[in-house]
Amino acid sequence: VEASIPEPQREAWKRNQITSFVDKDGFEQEVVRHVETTLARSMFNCDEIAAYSATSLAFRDRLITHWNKTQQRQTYRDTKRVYYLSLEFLMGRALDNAMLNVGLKDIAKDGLSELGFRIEDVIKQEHDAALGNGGLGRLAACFLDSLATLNYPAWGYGLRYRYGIFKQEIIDGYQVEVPDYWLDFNPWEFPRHDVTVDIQFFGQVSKKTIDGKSMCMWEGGEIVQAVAYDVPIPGYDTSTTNNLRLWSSKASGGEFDFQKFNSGDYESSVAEQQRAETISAVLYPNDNLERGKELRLKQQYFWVAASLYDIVRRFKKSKRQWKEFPDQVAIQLNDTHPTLAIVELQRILIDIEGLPWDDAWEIVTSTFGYTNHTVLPEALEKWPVGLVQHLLPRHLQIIYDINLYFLQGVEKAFPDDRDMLRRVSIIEESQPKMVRMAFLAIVGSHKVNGVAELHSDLIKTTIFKDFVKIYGVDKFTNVTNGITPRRWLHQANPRLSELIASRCGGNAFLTDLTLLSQLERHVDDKQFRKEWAEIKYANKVRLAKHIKDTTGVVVNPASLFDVQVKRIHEYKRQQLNVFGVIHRYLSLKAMTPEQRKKQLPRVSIFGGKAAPGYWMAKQIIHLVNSVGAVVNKDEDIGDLLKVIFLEDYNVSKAEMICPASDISEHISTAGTEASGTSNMKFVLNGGLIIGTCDGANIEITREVGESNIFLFGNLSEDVEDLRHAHTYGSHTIDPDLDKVFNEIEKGTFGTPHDFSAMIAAVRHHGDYYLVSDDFRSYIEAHQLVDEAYRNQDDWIAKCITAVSRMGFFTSDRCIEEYAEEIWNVEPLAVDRH
Ligand code: GPU
Repeated sequence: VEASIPEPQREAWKRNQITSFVDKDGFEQEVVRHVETTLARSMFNCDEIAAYSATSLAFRDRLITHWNKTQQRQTYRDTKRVYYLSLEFLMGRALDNAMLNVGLKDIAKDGLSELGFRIEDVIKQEHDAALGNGGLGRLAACFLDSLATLNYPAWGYGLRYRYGIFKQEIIDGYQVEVPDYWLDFNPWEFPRHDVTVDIQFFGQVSKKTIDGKSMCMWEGGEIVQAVAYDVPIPGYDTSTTNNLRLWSSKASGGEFDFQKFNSGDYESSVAEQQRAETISAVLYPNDNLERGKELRLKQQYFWVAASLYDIVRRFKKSKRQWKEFPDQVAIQLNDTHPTLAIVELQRILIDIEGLPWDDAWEIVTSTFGYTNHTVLPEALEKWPVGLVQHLLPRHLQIIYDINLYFLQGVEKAFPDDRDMLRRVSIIEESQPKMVRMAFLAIVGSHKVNGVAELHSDLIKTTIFKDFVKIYGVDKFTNVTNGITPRRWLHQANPRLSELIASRCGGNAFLTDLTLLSQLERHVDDKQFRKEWAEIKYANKVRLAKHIKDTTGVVVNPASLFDVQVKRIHEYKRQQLNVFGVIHRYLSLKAMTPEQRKKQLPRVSIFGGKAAPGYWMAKQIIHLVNSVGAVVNKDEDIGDLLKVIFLEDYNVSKAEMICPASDISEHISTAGTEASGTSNMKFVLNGGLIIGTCDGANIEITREVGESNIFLFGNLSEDVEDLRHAHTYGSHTIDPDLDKVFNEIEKGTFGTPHDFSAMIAAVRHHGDYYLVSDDFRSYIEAHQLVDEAYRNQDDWIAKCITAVSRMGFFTSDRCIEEYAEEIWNVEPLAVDRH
């Protein structure tokens, strides 16, 4: 429907352009207006939540005018756009970020203060947007920030889950999950009830002859409606405001099935509606694990089909030829979750648009890029053929055809390798047969990338080795992950950001992070070091207060803060950390009071969620809490060791925790952590790290220098042999680790039986994650940490040096690499604010 205003009437629109506030008075007017009209309240009942809502609405109005202009400009210039498809966007809070990116935080601060509020308290009212599990979802959020900041025409597409990742409570030392219902009031989203797409499931395929051509028709089944919700994404120091479009599911054909309603079948018409809404109801809470649930596959197709319909609709407006599609559209697949987009685009082109298969396939493969985020076998997606057949019958046929043509090519190129076809087939010939989504993603994309150098090398030599032979090595590339310095330095650590700005020629480092190198000149500046140390201390005081408020445990901010916060997973080895903590405790207990006085006080801080069905991860949480319960009240120990488990780790907590760490732990078994991104956040905030030679730790070491990081443990190339030896040779446990186990088994930390599986995993079940092999080296690395920390002057110098060399790890650099090497898109030049 053409809804554009005719030319003669546009004059009136232009006369009445909305002007956004620019100063304190303008801001206050907007806040008061929103409190009194939008919220229908007044100065007599305006609490902090109302102040938060009104402030957000004031900034939202501003963003949306920028958003409109950005979209108009992008449409008018009609250049290539990027579409980032991700099942997770772990955005965190929006208000603080919007204020900083728009550059009016100081004005808001003064305005709110005049109206009777402290800006920090107002910011804290916001509920995190937690539509993700961990690193993969947060990476998507950092990428959106960089895309907008660098003025790329880019959209994110995701699902609008009614429930994000669950909230974690710790009750009696155990994790308890509480649903995260976050949509009660969300000022950052715009429902677009006019932007809907009907999504088909089930049904059957028939052949029809149309204009002499034989065409496949997918008919019948059921229809669910996708409704768009838009979230504006402001760039930093630019007027570019991009869009994140999240799809919500609802029953098609309005509120009820009226026929059923009228015939008295009220319940079943409501049930149908609820069934439709179930699709976007909840985020699957697994990290690095795929469990093959039917509803998850429904989510994937629902989201992918709605997004592609939207992208194709936008392309068609430009009335270009189909072969120009890849010049206008780049689609990036964030892991294999959106792989069905490849099949869906092929279906649209051949079944609906009537293109020949080969022409369509050329367009498809030129359009997509695929990012792999793991080599863990349990995380590689596979779907039973029968399930795909039932849910998406036409798509299964297309997958079989894609596979057929692919395998024909392989057979020609490798006539002597009979086993090759079995190994690379998109269909795994198992019982039941499975569709291998990663292989489909590779075959349907023009580029495949890993997320750190080691990881990108590993995928080429292990899980995707055959595909390197088939396509050549150039199809595979690396884009090392990064983080946005706007949120992870400027917003999380305003005082450090200000100190850095004072030595780096202002805030330019926030958009050119390599400018941090200027800090290195100031490493020996006494005054600078002193201010640096004061800021770290203040950040630790803030965290200590949070620890006191939430756990009741008093920690001394002068202690060394040792932090491991991330999803709980055996491969990330929180168990190694807690065994190390017990070892430290036993060593302290064995000392005389005199010896103890010479020890360095430490606080071991853990945080992170376990997937609700991941029993072993939950046992690890329980052990940390049990150790804390004993150690924290041991009078022999006092401040020398405290063990804290922080409840409900999320993005906004990370913003408080990262600036307060002295040392953080990134200690995955070598070869298992694809990249890691919190390692970057901690170093950027002036903390050092202890880590294995894994993921981005390796590149961080190369940048900051070996003397500014604490590395330990076996290398990735030795892991396979060690595992083999555990299983087939004699497996001896490190003697110090053995003592730790004996102490647990004595009942020192509660019922030993609770932890017997954790111990057995190391002692009797092959120690798959090499906890024992790395234990000695881990303990020694921590001794080096203690020694280094004693010399505070040197320690601060190390921290400053490390920060000055972190320029590489901005997500701006990643986005530029993707833009150049994978997407072939250019930024649109725009005026600043
Ligand atoms: N990652 Br697969 C997740 O957070 N969830 C997943 O399901 C998968 C990967 C992470 C990797 O574990 C982490 O190493 C990486 O830094 C991050 O993706 C972003 O690439």
